[in-house]
Amino acid sequence: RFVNTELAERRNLILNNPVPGNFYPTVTTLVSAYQMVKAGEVARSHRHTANALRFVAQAEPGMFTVVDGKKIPMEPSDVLLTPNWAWHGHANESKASGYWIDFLDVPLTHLLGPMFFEHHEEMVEHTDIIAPDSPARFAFSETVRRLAEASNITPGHREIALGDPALTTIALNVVRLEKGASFSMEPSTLSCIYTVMQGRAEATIDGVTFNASRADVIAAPSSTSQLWRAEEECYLLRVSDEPLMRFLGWLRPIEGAR
Ligand code: GTQ
Ligand code: FE2
Repeated sequence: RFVNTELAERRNLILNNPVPGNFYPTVTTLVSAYQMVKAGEVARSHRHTANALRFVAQAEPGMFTVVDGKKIPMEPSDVLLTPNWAWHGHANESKASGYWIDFLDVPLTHLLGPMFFEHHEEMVEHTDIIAPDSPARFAFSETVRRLAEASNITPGHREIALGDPALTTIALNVVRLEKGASFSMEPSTLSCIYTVMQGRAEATIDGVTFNASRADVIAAPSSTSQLWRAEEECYLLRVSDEPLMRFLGWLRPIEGAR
């Protein structure tokens, strides 16, 4: 409440990885942040070359992200895309604060140099178009339905992709684990960030175990081993730089990592 949206472009809490010498990224190519827009507030429209997506943690009807002139409803556990150079602002027409987790490829954009940014001439793009079926929205109900129809990869473990890929540099995968089931990722060159969409799980990253519940963020930098075990039925969102690493020919296992 001390930082309003007139003072700050976005009211976000950046999840910078506290390794020595790191001042911004969550993992090498990606940053994540919690963002809040209070009831009646707007976060003004802008566009930038960095690709972004959001996972909605808490929102009531009337919470919208406005992408390229359309109001997209933000419902709990939805995933919303704002690709490179798409106009976007957030308008909270509900009576409660809206909270979500942003994921962006800003560290990559900074490293390579092509960071461009513009404000929209309007505060938030004015529009009466509400687009719940926008290709920029992955409604949680649809994600749950698709997973119910998917087949098991291993007992109790199903997985789908959102988008193909979701963004030029970012792949999104949703993993569903039944209670007691687990899944693992071998150490590789991928940079990953996870959040729990629903349920509770135990994440073991390079041998260190964390309890994770809804809307917690777990960073799994490149070369880490990743093991997830469900304490109850759970849905995990994995955000990774897989399309980028594949394009560059650099997606490979890392042998001998922990
Ligand atoms: O909501 O547009 O966490 O531009 C960082 C940069 C969110 C946003 C962030 C952004 C946004
Ligand atoms: Fe933005």
